[in-house]
Amino acid sequence: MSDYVDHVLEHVNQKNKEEPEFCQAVAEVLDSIRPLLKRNPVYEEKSILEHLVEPDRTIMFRVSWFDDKGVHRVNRGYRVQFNGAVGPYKGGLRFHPSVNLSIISFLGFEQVFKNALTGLPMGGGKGGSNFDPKDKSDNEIMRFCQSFMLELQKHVGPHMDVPAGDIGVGGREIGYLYGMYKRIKNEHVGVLTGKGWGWGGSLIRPEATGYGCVYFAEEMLAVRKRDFSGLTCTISGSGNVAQYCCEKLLEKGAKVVTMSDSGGTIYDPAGITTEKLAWLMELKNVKRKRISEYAKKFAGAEYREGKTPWNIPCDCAFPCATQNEICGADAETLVKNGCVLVSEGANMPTTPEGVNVFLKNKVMYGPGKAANAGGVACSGLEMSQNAQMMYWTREEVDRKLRDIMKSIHSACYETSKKFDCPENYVVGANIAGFQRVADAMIALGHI
Ligand code: NDP
Ligand code: 2IT
Repeated sequence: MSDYVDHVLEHVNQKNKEEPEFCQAVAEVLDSIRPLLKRNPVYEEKSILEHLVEPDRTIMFRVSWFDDKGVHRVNRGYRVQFNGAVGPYKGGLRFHPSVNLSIISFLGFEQVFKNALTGLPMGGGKGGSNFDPKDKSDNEIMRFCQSFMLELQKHVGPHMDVPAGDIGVGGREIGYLYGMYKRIKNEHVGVLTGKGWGWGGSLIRPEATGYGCVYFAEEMLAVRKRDFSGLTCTISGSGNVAQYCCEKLLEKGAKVVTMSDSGGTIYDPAGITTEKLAWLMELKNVKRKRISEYAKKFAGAEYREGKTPWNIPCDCAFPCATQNEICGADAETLVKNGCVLVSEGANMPTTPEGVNVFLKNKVMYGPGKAANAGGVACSGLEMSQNAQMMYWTREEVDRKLRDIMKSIHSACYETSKKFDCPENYVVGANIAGFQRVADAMIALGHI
């Protein structure tokens, strides 16, 4: 049976030579579902893996826009509709200069299993552009978003494909994208999630990924009869996911000592307090400035230029920035310094070498597709509210989010036990997610 996985992986690597991140994500999933494939030969008999590694479709397009100097600029746009077996395609849009087909394909592939784990009827997709929103004026962002949607609207719809935010795409960008969609279609429908409160958005959606990542960590701790009080935590990133991860950790009684951006890390040994976090959120979300300012503002905090947080001692680490930000050596350092839990707010932030280090050392390790599923789960709740023409209260959405994260944890944990590797959440998440998608594909004739 392992021959089957090896054979498919060989083809994937051969066919997608230019897409290392995509090949990495596929290898991680396929490797860890070997025990299931052994028990259920039907997946090989029906060539499910070959179907699963090929996106339903990939759309690439030119995005043409004017900058403030009147210069006509061009970027490349993407939407990969990866797998629609369990529901309409669902997944974020990323605007970052590093975006290419490999990045969008790996994110789309991960999204398929993540969405399946939520238990909600959502297929997986991802999109974005190599557009760099940094240092662009508000008007430039608006013109770019409008041009992006001019093409994207042909391929999305509330029952077809429902994009949302990701790196570089937050409430402001979703507003401009949604405004353009509405103008073209003359329809006020749930075609995007992450919309603003008051024009179709859901309460708690901005918080959901960060909160969910902490809820998942809390469940992992509970298995070992522990909680957050008194634990020291490091967080990477200082964007949407990192901010609300920090907020929830503080609420749970943990001490957070780092946050970062692509320029470097701030280390605050006294701990980031609620007041300091509020200041940081204003700095990042309103003034759109760099995290280095934090160390100038708060005495005792230091800025480590060009450094990640992973050599700062902690009990728990929350990578919330980007893919492959924890390498094998970082993981070794974390373990050596006493880290016992890693909950991934970002998508695929740990390299395969790093993951092996965590698993070997029995670190409570929550892979992104399980630990950060709270964001897309809450997007699913936003779609439900839109379909009902209703708003739910903050408490109601948060309770549903909490329940979904609990049930994702329990699906992963129970599956890991069933396959004789208790607390291996990589095996648990990949097998539980795969089974739901693969069984739906079979029922639908693999489409
Ligand atoms: P934001 O754009 O709000 O924030 C991204 C943060 O990560 C910023 O601090 C950014 O720093 C940093 N970052 C981005 N790229 C790099 C890089 N190459 N190296 C170092 N730091 C980097 O994005 P989000 O918070 O929404 O997303 C963060 C992660 O969470 C991503 O992996 C995303 O895919 C994942 N995620 C997001 C969800 C959501 O609902 N938003 C849901 C599930 C997962 P800088 O400002 O310097 O670029
Ligand atoms: O990676 C992710 O799950 C997201 N960026 C959120 C996707 C969504 O549709 O809310």
